[in-house]
Amino acid sequence: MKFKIVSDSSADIRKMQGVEYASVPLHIIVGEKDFIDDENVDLKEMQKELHEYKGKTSTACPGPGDWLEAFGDADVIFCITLTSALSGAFASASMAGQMYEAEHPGKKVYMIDSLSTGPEMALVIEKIAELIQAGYDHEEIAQQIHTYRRHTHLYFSLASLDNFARNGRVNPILAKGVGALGIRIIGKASEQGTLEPMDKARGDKRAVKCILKHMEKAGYQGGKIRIAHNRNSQMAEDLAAALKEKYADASIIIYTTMALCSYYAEPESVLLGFESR
Ligand code: X90
Repeated sequence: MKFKIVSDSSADIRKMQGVEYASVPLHIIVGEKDFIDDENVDLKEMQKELHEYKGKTSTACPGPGDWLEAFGDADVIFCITLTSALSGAFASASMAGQMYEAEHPGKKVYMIDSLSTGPEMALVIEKIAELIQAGYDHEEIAQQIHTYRRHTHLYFSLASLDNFARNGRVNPILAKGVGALGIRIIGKASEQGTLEPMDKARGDKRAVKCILKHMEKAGYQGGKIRIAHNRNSQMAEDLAAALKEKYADASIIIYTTMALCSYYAEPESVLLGFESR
């Protein structure tokens, strides 16, 4: 039986080893230009355009046809999308899933609304891959993932909320003042899949301390950590070092955001996914 994991590009994963995987790109639209979030996207160019362009910019999720193409001919698909509270990705993927199952009797598409994005999605995807490789059957995998997701979280430090506010995805009042004088907004993906502010911090050093404090409050005890950053390897490394100091055995991987997360988590932002007990 052929298993496949399909996610959208907000998970910041282009390729995986040892399992079938496809990333379906979102689009970042800057005036006439359409930046497609796949391996060919020029992030430097996108950032430059975003900086220079004075008009309205936006993003667009994949359509059902894009998802169907990614499903290929797999027998069992685990399809995970970014939060349905902020994007139409889950709705369009669900539509594709229903079409796929109707066209191919016996095949199965498991739909997962991550209610999150970025490195929390990455943790769930890694777990699905582990379970596939361990040889579990698909119903067992779905069950285990359901449980696992109660123990994963997304925290972040954002250097700006402008693109969120301009696209009507957070209240503009919240966006005011973030970024000025190094003010970071520290927050998390809420249980409803929305952006939930928790704190403000001035400067990255304080932001690191603040994130640690909130992680421990949420029950962090040394589980896996994935850190994605947009042009802020310094803070990502400081965060990893602070965590390593207390949790020497924690598995931590740092990487850079792809196009979609780079658009919303604007330069100098850091996203962190972690497992709690
Ligand atoms: O056009 C679309 O359908 C895409 C809309 C995406 C909106 C959210 C993207 C978030 C990217 C930013 C920081 C984390 C916030 C998490 C809130 C759940 C990452």
